[in-house]
Amino acid sequence: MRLLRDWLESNSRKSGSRIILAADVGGPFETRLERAASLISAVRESVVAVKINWHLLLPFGVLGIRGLVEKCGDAGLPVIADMKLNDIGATNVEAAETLFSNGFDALIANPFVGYKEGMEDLLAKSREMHKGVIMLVYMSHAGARDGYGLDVGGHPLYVSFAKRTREWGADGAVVSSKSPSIIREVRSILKEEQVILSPGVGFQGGDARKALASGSDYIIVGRSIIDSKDPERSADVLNRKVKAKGA
Ligand code: NUP
Repeated sequence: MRLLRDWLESNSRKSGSRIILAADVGGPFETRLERAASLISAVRESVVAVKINWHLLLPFGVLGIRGLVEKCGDAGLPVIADMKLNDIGATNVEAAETLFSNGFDALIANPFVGYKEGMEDLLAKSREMHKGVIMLVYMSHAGARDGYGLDVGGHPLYVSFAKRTREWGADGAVVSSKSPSIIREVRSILKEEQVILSPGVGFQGGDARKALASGSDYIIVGRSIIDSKDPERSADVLNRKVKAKGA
């Protein structure tokens, strides 16, 4: 099994893209899966991975979206579950096993939960199954500072989260595209091989170029692509603004 980092990089070299599609398809439930499948068909050569959130996971469940996840796999795209896992180890492991045995390649978890009997078990299970774990280090919404920016003994909480990501050997971190200085700070803490994925581009006001120039490896984009008239074109316009990984 490939490491998530290598998989993303190889896709980026092929497609010239740095986009992880947030397949957040909303609207009528009856047509949601069909619309998600069309979206993935349209952008499959313009993105490096697909991230799946509650929009699909909640109404359909892991078994209900198996076909969609397989479609991504057939297109060579890793699939990331954006559950922001945040529970005791045993429950985290249950969620991870369910996701990973049904085609998911990585998941996003919250380092807030701590290591012993929390993230330790999840990280061990993910390694055993050769799957990826990405830590939520700094979020993109306006109130992120109220939580991730809390002062914990002279430094903000996200610095502790970045250090945990490093020490725990996770595959990478989620850091808002809207905070280039925080991306730089987190980049300086993480190991070189740990990737930074940055949401918040476009619709939430983040700038893809600035995020990537500050040390992000990939941008996570949902509505700016999904809600556009021509998702493939929107993805390609964004791709032309940035350079492929390693280019
Ligand atoms: O900090 C975060 N911000 C964020 O937007 C962490 C996330 N996981 N996300 C997710 O990224 C969000 O839930 C959505 O799935 C996607 C961004 O979508 P959009 O704002 O590009 O539509």
